[in-house]
Amino acid sequence: MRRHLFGIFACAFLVTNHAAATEFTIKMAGASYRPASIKAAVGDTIRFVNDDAAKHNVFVPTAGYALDLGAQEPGQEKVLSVHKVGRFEVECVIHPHMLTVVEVE
Ligand SMILES: [Cu+2]
Repeated sequence: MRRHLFGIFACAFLVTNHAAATEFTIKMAGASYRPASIKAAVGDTIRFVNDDAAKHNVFVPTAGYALDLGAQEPGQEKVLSVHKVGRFEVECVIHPHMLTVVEVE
């Protein structure tokens, strides 16, 4: 299963534990993504931190970037690195109003 997911997402993202050029932090707090947008560069990483008492779910519906990291428990962090210039939206399946926009230059 894990190998299958990496195969699908390899061109736009890497799920990583390694630091890269710039690391952005997007918090899930008050059932919102904070900040609501960032501008990143290819190779940068984005750390999603669940600061809420509820589960969240990093979910990218944008064509060419589609990604679903699954449930993210309170206190849990997930880190992505971006490898494709463009713009994508990050939503949460559990809270459909949650949105942050990532521009990759
Ligand atoms: Cu959520």
